[in-house]
Amino acid sequence: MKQMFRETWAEVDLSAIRHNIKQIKNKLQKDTEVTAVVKADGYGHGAVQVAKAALQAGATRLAVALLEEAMTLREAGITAPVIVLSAVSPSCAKVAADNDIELTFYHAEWVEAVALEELSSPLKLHMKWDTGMGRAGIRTKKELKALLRSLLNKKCVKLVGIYTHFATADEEDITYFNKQSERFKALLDSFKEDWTDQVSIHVGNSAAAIRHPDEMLDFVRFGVSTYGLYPSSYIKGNDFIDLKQAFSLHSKLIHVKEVEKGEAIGYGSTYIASKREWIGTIPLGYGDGWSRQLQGIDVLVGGEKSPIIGRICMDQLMIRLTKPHKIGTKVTLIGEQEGSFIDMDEIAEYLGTINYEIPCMLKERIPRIYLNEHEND
Ligand code: PMH
Repeated sequence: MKQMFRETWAEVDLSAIRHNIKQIKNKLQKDTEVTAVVKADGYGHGAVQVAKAALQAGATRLAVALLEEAMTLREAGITAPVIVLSAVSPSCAKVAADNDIELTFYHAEWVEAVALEELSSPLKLHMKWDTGMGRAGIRTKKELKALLRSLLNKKCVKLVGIYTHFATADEEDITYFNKQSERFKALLDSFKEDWTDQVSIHVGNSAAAIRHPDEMLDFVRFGVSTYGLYPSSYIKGNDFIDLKQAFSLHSKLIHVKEVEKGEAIGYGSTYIASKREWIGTIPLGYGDGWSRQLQGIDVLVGGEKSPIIGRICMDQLMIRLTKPHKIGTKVTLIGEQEGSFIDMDEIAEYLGTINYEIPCMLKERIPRIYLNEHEND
């Protein structure tokens, strides 16, 4: 780990990651495996550490978005199967094949271009079907036929998977989910080749895995809930699964002062003390990805809620304290402190976004500290 000097840090509790993987494994059928999705640096938690914890807890595969992200896992000595979910240029096929990294494809021309690369080992491929997400993948039987033709007699590629992705699995209304499932089954029915048995079929993200565990086929691609976050308020509110939030964010008071009524705080002098008030400063700001839009939200000091006041600066922000806390007192912005808790969902709601985005937006400038790295911790 890089040397840490600053007094702002995130903690990632790896025992929570293991707990979440075990929870979903208990729900799924015995022969449905778990792929931990660790793209975008493990949704901002740290891909390598999360991948190792997920594998300890019984996940058997990993998924990422970029070839670079897959290489990071390989360079860390992780040998589990890794699938890249987003498109990769055919010119990168050799790097993928040499490192036993599985790629996603949906164009016949892509396969033809890969065949021109000089691969020493076969490239493992997952075929992506767009059943209604409308992002990427084949949509018709005609395209399927063209893709299957492109694979024929090509020793340099090996079809190992077929998948689709749901757009609305987290919503209460399952009409569109069912429509996508039906489209997937229809394409699958028209795909009765001998080698079907050797091909894994995978459809489920966290929401689908949690809600429809018996329909999840060979494996699920378990993303946001690996981290203890619920894919939607509907899923959170319905007791489908017990998840533990792995990520917390902390800082320390670097300055404490009492100001008189009428004194201004921060850029633009937008906050004016309405009486004598205790004000604390902490070393975290929008330069760390802590958005200026979070002005006004509560943080925890001594287990009590204290609002962020005035404009958030690039590296510092000010809070109104309930009493004169000592310099060096811990401030918690996400997670638990002395029995109080700030949920990732509260931050997301305040910003008008989803919980997925919050750990992703907090930059590497905030060091991640890993707790409970070993299984028996
Ligand atoms: N599979 C694919 C193809 C995905 O794109 C994602 C998440 C997952 C599985 C995991 O989903 P989950 O985190 O809901 O479990 N992809 C994205 C995305 O592109 N934007 O937000 C989440």
